[in-house]
Amino acid sequence: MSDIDEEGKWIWTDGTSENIKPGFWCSGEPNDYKDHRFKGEDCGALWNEDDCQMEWNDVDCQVSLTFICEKEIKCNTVQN
Ligand SMILES: [Ca+2]
Ligand SMILES: [Ca+2]
Repeated sequence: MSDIDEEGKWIWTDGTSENIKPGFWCSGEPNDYKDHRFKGEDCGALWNEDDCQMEWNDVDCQVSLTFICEKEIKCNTVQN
C-alpha cells in the first residue's frame, strides 16, 4: 500500500482502501519521515522493531523488504 499519489491517502496496489484502518499502524506512524536522505515515506510495511510488533510503518519506497502477493483463486465447478 502507498500514499505516493496523495499524501495521507493510503491505498492498496489495486487502488482500493478497504480495511486500511488507523489501528493497524504502529504508534506514531505513518509519520512520512523526512531528513537529508529521505524526502518522505510513501510505502507501507509490516514493522517488527522497537515498539512495533508486526504493525504498519510507512517507509521510503526504495527500502528493500520481503513482500506478500495477493492472488485471486478461481474454482471450477464440476457438473455431473
Ligand atoms: Ca507519505
Ligand atoms: Ca515511518
